[in-house]
Amino acid sequence: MTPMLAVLAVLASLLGAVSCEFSISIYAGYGFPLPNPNQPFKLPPASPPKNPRPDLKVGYYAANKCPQAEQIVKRAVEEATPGEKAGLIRLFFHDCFVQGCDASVLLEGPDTERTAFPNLSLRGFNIIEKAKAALEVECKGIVSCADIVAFAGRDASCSLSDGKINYQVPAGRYDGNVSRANDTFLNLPPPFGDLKLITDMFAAKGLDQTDMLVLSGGHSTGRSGCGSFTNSFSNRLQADNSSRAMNRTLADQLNTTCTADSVNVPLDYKTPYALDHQYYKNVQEHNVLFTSDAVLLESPETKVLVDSFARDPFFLSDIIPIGRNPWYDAFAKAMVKMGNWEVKNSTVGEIRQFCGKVNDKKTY
Ligand code: HEM
Ligand SMILES: *[C@@H]1O[C@H](CO)[C@@H](O)[C@H](O)[C@H]1NC(C)=O
Ligand SMILES: *[C@@H]1O[C@H](CO)[C@@H](O)[C@H](O)[C@H]1NC(C)=O
Ligand SMILES: *[C@@H]1O[C@H](CO)[C@@H](O)[C@H](O)[C@H]1NC(C)=O
Ligand SMILES: *[C@@H]1O[C@H](CO)[C@@H](O)[C@H](O)[C@H]1NC(C)=O
Ligand SMILES: *[C@@H]1O[C@H](CO)[C@@H](O)[C@H](O)[C@H]1NC(C)=O
Ligand SMILES: *[C@@H]1O[C@H](CO)[C@@H](O)[C@H](O)[C@H]1NC(C)=O
Ligand SMILES: CC(=O)N[C@H]1CO[C@H](CO)[C@@H](O)[C@@H]1O
Repeated sequence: MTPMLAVLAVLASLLGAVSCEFSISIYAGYGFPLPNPNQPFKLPPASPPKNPRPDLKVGYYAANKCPQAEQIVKRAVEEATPGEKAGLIRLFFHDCFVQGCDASVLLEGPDTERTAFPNLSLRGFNIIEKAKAALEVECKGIVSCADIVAFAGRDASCSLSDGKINYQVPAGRYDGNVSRANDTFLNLPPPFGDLKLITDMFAAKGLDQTDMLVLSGGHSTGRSGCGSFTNSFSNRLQADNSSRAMNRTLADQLNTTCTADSVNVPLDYKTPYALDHQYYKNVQEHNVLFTSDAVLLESPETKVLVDSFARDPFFLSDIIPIGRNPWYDAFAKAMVKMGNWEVKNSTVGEIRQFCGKVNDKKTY
């Protein structure tokens, strides 16, 4: 283990114990109306994972009647646009944080997660459907939508990072049949969240502060609607003397670009398509869109991590890098960890026929 990794490992263990029971009064979901706007509410206390050691296995489908499963998903992801690939990484996060990693995010219908405000910009659904259709032809009824989302998140990460992020995905998840719009705003951290709020909301999913910071690096690719950082909870473009203020140069640019909430801008102004460690340099320079990104500088523990992930590898010559920024492997590990959250087995889940609908019990 290199000294830097050793420091990270120690930090990670120190950060492991986070108190999880908390209540907040300001959070109304970003744009999603609170059922009772004037009433503070308690978030559910962090539940221990319902299935703390989920029975997921690397190579699950190779051993279970569909050896070509991961290859089929990979092919579908290869055909996606860079933007859809970013969408697939986010889809996995939104799936796991609401009802566990059970493809609940894919269910269509009134008042499902997809209809909630945070869905408005989710993308990549078509890629999942395409993979599912191909899988149903080749191995009917075998591969869960939850596993497709997990594989696709990996494949998209691999592709956007030029192969730097690649990992094996333990599989064997079953699909859930519950999807409620109002679950999203209780479970998904809002972009105006401060360090305590986002740390607590990740802790409620079995992820520690280091995991949170590592996964936030997903914001090195993809886009955001202007409305996500210029709203009544926080307008990041306004003059702001605080240390979490957006870099004035970027804020002035966005002030010109953001003519409507629906205008999309890149999350990473420097390398918008690459999934890379540029995000941490952006955090250092205050060139990040959300409060939840900016606050990563606000504690000594998180700042040390930001600084180490921001560092470029040492170059032997202009083209030969020595070593590797630790973020890439940390991201892979954290994605696997996030993918364990409240996974369902055959007792409490099913293998959906179409990813957008729960099975009709009579015909399937
Ligand atoms: C720390 C808590 C987080 C907050 C508050 C947050 C918030 C957001 C918001 C507001 C957007 C833009 C939505 C829009 O307006 O279109 C976004 C986009 C995105 N987020 Fe996060 N996010 C968080 C964590 C994560 C994690 C854990 C991942 C995955 C590892 C992730 C991956 C992405 C990606 C890839 C996009 C771009 C999606 C696209 O281009 O379609 N985020 N996030
Ligand atoms: C959430 O939505 C479900 C149905 O969509 C409803 O039964 C439940 O009462 C709602 N919960 C809250 C707290 O509004
Ligand atoms: C920011 O700082 C400037 C100059 O120090 C001061 O005039 C201004 O009132 C401050 N604004 C806020 C919102 O604190
Ligand atoms: C841009 O700046 C002007 C002047 O400060 C302000 O009135 C306007 O609301 C800003 N636009 C956005 C999108 O923040
Ligand atoms: C603002 O961003 C530029 C790079 O675009 C950087 O050089 C500068 O240090 C940043 N300013 C602050 C206050 O972080
Ligand atoms: C599924 O998980 C539940 C809860 O952990 C457990 O009671 C049940 O026996 C498991 N079923 C199978 C088929 O493993
Ligand atoms: C959802 O799944 C559970 C467990 O398999 C089952 O008891 C329940 O009836 C299902 N609900 C719907 C609406 O299909
Ligand atoms: C991607 C997606 O499913 N978007 C949906 C989000 O919710 C709105 C409002 O219900 C739908 O119109 C969108 O299709």
